[in-house]
Amino acid sequence: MAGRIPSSRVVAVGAILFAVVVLAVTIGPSALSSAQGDSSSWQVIAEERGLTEADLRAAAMTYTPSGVMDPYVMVASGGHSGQVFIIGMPSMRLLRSVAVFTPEPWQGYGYGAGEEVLAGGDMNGRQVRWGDTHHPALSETNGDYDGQWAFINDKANARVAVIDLRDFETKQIVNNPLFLNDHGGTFVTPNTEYIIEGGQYGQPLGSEYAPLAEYETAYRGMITFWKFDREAGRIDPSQSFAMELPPYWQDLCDSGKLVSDGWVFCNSINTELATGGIEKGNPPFEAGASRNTTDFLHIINLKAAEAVYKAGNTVEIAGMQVITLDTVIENDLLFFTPEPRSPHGVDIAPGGDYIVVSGKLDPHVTVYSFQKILDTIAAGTTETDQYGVPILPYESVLEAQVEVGLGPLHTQFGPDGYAYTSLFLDSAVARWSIGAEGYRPQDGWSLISKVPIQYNVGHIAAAEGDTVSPDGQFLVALNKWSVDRFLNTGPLLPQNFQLIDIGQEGDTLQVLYDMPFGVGEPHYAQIIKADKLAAWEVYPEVGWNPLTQSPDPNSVAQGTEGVTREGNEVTVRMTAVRSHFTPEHVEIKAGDKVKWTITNVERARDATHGFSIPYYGINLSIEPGETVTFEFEATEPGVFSWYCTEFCSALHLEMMGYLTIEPE
Ligand code: K7E
Ligand code: CUA
Repeated sequence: MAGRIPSSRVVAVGAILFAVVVLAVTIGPSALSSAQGDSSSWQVIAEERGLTEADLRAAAMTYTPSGVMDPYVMVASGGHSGQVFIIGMPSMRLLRSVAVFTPEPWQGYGYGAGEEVLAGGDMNGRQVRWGDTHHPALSETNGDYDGQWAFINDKANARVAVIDLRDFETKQIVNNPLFLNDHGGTFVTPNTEYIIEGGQYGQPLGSEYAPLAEYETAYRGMITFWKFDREAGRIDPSQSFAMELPPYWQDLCDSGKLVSDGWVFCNSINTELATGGIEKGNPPFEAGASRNTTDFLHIINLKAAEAVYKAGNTVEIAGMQVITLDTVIENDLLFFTPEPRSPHGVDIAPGGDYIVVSGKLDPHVTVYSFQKILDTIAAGTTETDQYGVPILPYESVLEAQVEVGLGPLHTQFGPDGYAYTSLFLDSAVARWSIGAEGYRPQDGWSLISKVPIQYNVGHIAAAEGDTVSPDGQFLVALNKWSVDRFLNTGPLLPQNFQLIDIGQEGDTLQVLYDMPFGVGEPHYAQIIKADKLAAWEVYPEVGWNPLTQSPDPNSVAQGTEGVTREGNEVTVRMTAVRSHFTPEHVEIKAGDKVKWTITNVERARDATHGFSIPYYGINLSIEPGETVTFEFEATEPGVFSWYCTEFCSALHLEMMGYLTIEPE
């Protein structure tokens, strides 16, 4: 769809592609061999390397010359690295990591700075310094990515983080006091009013103790709606609330949009309420939680839930306002409908009108109509689950089923009425058509084509694929296994991100590029048009505090540096500029308490300085304009040479100084 082409870069790539294909087609194989004499010609190189025409096409679509920017940016979860990764597309160049739940020295995160952010994720005062990031969510305005914020969940510890896309740094971590794990997050409502965090494995709310024998009565599920304050750029826990849910294992969620704005949809597994115990002769979880042929799609009326919360109809559990399950049922906030066994992904079509669910053990995608859901709710229902939640009859809300293949997981959307579903067991991505008005009625609800991937695909991400206006063009398969794709570097293998061309109609899907990803295990990613991002090149003013995103009153101007003492409290005020720190000597005594501020007074782009003190575990990254303050107790006397850890200039090695700590 020409109208969807996002920027001149794609046009440029398209032009190169066109040129290469035309060359390859018009010159043909005979011309390739006639060019043999010239070992520098691309035809000869291509022939010697055994590249096919499809390979050349893929190269032309992805090769990005030095200095040329990518038209798309992928924001990928980093799995149990606890981080987020930023990747340019279609070049598939890793642009940077964003430290989130795990300390990271290059960014100076958690080694003297960033501690306040990390401390937000402390759990009952306990430091938890890793996370398992699954689902990044870009902030949205009217259902479109707006390039301002990104959010991500920590499945392992039920935490949510806020990343500011002006500097791609983590600003906040909140810890969900109700639960110790999550998976249905993060997803945002169409104007980012709420960040959705659904739980996963049932447990007593508030992380209390109860024996597994009391699973049905004492264990619960939950979904939390974190209020996002755009002005402050922070989640406001005091305006956030949760809903108590039956102790099914709620899995992925998605937010309604357009016609379904104000609603939220979540899958669940283990409606069997299996509690495992293979060692006691019970069925293992994998069998016990898959006995039923269906589980429950959760249909949540968020708008009505917000009204119930605002009316004060909640109870406080561990500091969180919770709408109890009884109140949820009384106020018609939650409905169930059956969904095929062991569902995983739930994805809302661009119009908000269809809800696509994949059951891992069912070869179909199942599509529900939001209008039929509304009609069925209005008509009233009689059936409930064992907790009293109304169940909408499957047939009355079902729109279509499309047989796509084995192990369907996640679905993404294109601009042209196509949907794409990852097939874990098939190791493939299926393209199918949404056979409804506004999509592809001409094709009906049908499988169009499949492309094999290498291997075991989890999530897929399409350009702007979760918005009300997807871009198409490219899709990335985030594959769990790479097996034989890359040089062997030992038994721990990278994941494989495969870039797929979805820019043309019909049976034309082509894998363009393999990107080994040797960090954590990414799950989901979102892909935004690069021109929607407006990251700063340097901090707006010298003396900037990235935590407050404002000038720091403590920042140090050149000429005002120095070391001062009050009793045993020492204040160090320092500047950094190529290629020296001022001062270069800091002479203190054992037992001193030190507060040390450094301002990088550079205005040149990329003129970042590092700062490390051995033994004391200090390591900072001070970007142009940034001010950082850290504190430590000088418990150990000795001579500590600090230095700049970023190779900033020809005299970078000389950018050092001495901290001497005299014995008491
Ligand atoms: Cu399928 Cu956590 Cu979304 Cu992994 S999840 S793939
Ligand atoms: Cu500053 Cu190296």
